[in-house]
Amino acid sequence: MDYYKEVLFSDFYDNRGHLIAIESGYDIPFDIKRVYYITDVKKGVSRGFHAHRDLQQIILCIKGNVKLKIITPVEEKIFLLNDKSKGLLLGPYTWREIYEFSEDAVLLVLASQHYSEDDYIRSLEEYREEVKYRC
Ligand code: T46
Repeated sequence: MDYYKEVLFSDFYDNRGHLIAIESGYDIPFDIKRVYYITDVKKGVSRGFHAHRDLQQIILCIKGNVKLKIITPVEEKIFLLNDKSKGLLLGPYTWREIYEFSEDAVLLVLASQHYSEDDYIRSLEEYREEVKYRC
């Protein structure tokens, strides 16, 4: 499975505005079990700093912009999320750090599993150890 992948969704734009559709199975490779969104992040605040063992997620900045850094066993990369029709699919064992939220940023997340704290690796040191034998 990919550690990450950019995914473009259909944007039905007309004189009434944007309508962006996302369908499980067609646009994203998993059934959506959970949806959450992050808003009103104060200036200078960062979030994330963890990886998941099984979870797949699509992360979309549907308003404003934010930076997202990933670390995988093979590379490190920084994305600027600022396009409401472009999502970032993050697979298992992808470390993420989310920062530089614009004041108006709204981050929408579609997840393949229900919330489980056991699925989180919240220490980078532990992540680097675990990927040695898992990936
Ligand atoms: C991720 C980034 C983008 C729940 O109870 N249910 C949930 O579905 C989630 C996501 C969180 N929580 C609780 C757990 C914590 O007590 O909400 C609190 C804040 O969660 P966390 O510190 O993990 O938030 P972020 O913004 O650092 O990370 C979240 C997701 O956890 C993570 O999977 O990829 O957003």
